[in-house]
Amino acid sequence: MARTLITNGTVVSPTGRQLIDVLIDGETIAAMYAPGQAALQGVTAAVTIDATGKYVIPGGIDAHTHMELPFGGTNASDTFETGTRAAAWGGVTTIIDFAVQRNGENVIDSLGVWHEKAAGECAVDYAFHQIVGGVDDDALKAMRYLTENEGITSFKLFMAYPGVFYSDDGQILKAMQTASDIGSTIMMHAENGIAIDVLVQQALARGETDPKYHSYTRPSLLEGEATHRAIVLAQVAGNTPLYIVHVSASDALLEIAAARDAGHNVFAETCPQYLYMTLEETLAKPGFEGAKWVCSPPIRSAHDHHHHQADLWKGLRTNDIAIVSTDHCPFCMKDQKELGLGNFSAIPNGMGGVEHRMELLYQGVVNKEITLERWVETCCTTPARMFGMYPKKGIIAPGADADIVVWDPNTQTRIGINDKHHMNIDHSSWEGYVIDGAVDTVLSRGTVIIENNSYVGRKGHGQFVKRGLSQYLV
Ligand code: DUC
Ligand code: ZN
Ligand code: ZN
Repeated sequence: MARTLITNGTVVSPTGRQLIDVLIDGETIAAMYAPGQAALQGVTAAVTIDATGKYVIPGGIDAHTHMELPFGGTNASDTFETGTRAAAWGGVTTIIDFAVQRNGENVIDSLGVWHEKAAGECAVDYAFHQIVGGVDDDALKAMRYLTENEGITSFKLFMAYPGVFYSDDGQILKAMQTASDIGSTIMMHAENGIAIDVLVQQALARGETDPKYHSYTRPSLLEGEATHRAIVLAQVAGNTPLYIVHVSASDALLEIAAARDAGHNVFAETCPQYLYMTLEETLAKPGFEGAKWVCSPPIRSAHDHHHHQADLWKGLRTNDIAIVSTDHCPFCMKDQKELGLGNFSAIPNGMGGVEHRMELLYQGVVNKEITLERWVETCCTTPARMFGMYPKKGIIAPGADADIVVWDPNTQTRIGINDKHHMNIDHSSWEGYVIDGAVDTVLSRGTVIIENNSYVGRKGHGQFVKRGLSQYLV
């Protein structure tokens, strides 16, 4: 493969920014040169990308997606093909999707199903976490096997969704003990699903069926309670690495911050919808429109007992929130969200966002919520380190995969169904958002896949990435 030189750009890493030229040879970064040095040293390249006035950043890593997830009586509407193409449009060069084992299924077989879904389909690289929806002796053995042999080193458990993915405290403790033993990470969906189901039945009995009741029946207190319980169980199991997924509420963040202050192996992510959206502007829209934003945990009210959004941005600055992922789990309104017409609890849970995370978080830089370096850290570098892919992924450095985004800060991105929208969904949850800055050029392992506002990649280019253990543990 030919050599590519990216010139005159500002390379951004978690620790700073610098004018520097990047030489790519084949699939990896070969060298980096101070301005003018590449020419002085007679470096030649078949392709030169001029990044004058632009940022050159590591490809984004979305550590939480659900392509083709069978859920809520239907399947998430992005396939690995359409979803990873949309990821490319969004400056994301690696996704970590969730293989799914349900109660009664074999974990290793379920991973095989996920490999079959993804193989030969992806535009960008992909890795897997494993959902364990039925913790039993076989599943515990499989956790060890997957960690030691298959590059699957993180396991998602659910304290929500009784009868679907739910684990009780005993099952959680056993899985955590196993994870503690092998060094793998437990990812937790922390909402008290047993209590939520009671509130849902009571609301429906009162005739409260609109989408907004999805949020009212999942109060933030029950996210805080479950987060606390998960942290305690992880301590009892032996300081198990615990990663709380999709934190939506201050109640949960307070528990995470306290655990981190106590020195425990507790980490957290949030998602753009919790950083930007409120119940009032989304789920509470008249009629059924609010269904577009039904996801779990729910989008929180602006008038709650906490200022969730401000607290989440603060948590992102203080590193109590380490990562922003999307929980990309899209469903169309037609035939999918519509399953819940007249009954909010039957609306498939999830929204699409894999294409917009880098954009939305860059707006956080412009809005002075986070620094440019923190943007790169939280969207690119930390996901690689948290999930055992660094320094192959997540950094611009010699030897790393040439996953690179050239970012143009001097333009804007209009998100919407008739503007920028490449996910396989019949609406955009981010309709009308106008972002400062835009994805300009995207390279995946040295191959340009987005340029001049066109997708020039191909399905099957993306490869499976075997991961190691979290790199945040001593
Ligand atoms: N939450 C969602 O909104 N969708 C998929 C699964 C989840 O936990
Ligand atoms: Zn979840
Ligand atoms: Zn999820």
